Amino acid sequence: MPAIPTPPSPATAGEGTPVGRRIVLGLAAVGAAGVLGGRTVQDHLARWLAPVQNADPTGLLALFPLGSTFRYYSVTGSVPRKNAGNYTLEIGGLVQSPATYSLTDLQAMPQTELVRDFQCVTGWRVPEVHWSGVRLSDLLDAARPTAQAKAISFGSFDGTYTESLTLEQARRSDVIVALQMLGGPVTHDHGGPVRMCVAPMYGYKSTKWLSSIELTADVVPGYWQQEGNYDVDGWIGESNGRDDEPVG
Ligand SMILES: Nc1nc2c(c(=O)[nH]1)N[C@H]1C(S)=C(S)[C@@H](COP(=O)(O)O)O[C@H]1N2
Ligand SMILES: [Mo]
Repeated sequence: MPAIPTPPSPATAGEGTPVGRRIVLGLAAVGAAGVLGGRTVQDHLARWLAPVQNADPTGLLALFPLGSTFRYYSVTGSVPRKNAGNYTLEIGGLVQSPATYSLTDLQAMPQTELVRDFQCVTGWRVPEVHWSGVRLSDLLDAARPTAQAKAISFGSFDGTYTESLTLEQARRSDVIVALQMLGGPVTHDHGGPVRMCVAPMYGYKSTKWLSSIELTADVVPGYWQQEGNYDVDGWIGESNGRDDEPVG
């Protein structure tokens, strides 16, 4: 079994619930293979492990030497699959023009491309991830927030996950409602068909399976603020007691 590094703070138990012994033993074997195989094998293994990670997201996988690859996280056991036929994004709350967008509506809007490292607060980082999608600020302009609106609450069609941003953070040009990631449509395991990309903040701020954007008067603490004590302001390198290099 490969050496298991101590997880960096603040994540102790990872980002989910415990897994069984069988899975752990299986993962130990996978981890060993990843070490011997190098980057390509590790990417392959990470993709192959996606269903395991989605079904049982302990963050334990973050401890295995999969290299600079994504871990696939979900705080719920199974997430419905959505596509152009049934996907909708609701924008409401403290706005003058609430709206419902289909995937086709979002695809028809101007798309912004970003290339940024993606960093999870548990320590893993994927260099130069390509993203594209609609600037959140464009959707906010269309919704016309009221004078009382000061923050955003994001909802997920996994039924559980929530996150937040201040309105000022949400208007940054590196905060996008992502339709594309890693050179293609956002896959189901990565939170497709539509997820957030809050580029300057730790991964937990980027809600997967995005279903709603609600304007609120105050910041509403999200899932990991309640369950994991993660900072509300998740700037990479300037929060959660970590000193990672910022992503620009
Ligand atoms: N709906 C939902 N969004 C989520 C999460 C989640 O469990 N559920 N995990 C967050 C965390 S902690 C990280 S690091 C990233 C991981 O994105 P990935 O699964 O595409 O690697 O998604 C974030 N968004
Ligand atoms: Mo994360």
